Amino acid sequence: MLAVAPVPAGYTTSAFLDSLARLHIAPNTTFWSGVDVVSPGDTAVVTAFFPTGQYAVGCFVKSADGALHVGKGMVGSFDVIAARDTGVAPSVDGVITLAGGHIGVHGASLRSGVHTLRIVSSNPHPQDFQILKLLPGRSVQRALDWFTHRTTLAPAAEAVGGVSSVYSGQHASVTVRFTPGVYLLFYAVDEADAHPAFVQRTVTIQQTHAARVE
Ligand SMILES: [Cu+2]
Repeated sequence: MLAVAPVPAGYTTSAFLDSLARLHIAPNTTFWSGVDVVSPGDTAVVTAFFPTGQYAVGCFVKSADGALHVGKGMVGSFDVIAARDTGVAPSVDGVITLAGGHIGVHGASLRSGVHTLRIVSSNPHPQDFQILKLLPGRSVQRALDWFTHRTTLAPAAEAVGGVSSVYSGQHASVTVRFTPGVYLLFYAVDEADAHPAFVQRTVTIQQTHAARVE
């Protein structure tokens, strides 16, 4: 998961990247919407509003040796330069709401093809929202188990999109290519240990044009 953080006051970009790589997260660090898990060979697209400033990016995916990628130097940076804010967000095909223990899917029914979905949270804590496509014959529980222990379990799903650190009030959208199959939408409500609790729902993309939301 690519965490995006504005460079905090008192840091240069390079000093902040250095501290991230040493897993020294400054106490005044805040996080911004970023790309979540990306499957090998795939690309991921997340669109978000960014205030002007300098930003750092760090990957918080865990390696097989237990170390976070960010600690191995998987960090980067970018600058957001001033531009007139037209107030126009990308057009979206649907809206996904994260509210307490419920995920809502609103708008036209999801179908095969490339779709941009806005992710809107009303939860007090930032959430990492994920969309997985279940591999044939795999259950939701197998997919969640694999997601939690990706370095040790055989894949039960394929990551197709996600937005990291979705804050209430932030405007972020994710562009996903759907093909027929069963998709799992979820976010963790408690990542404190090896058995996180998830809020989840499935969406089935039919072979034809209709979608069934369960
Ligand atoms: Cu990484």
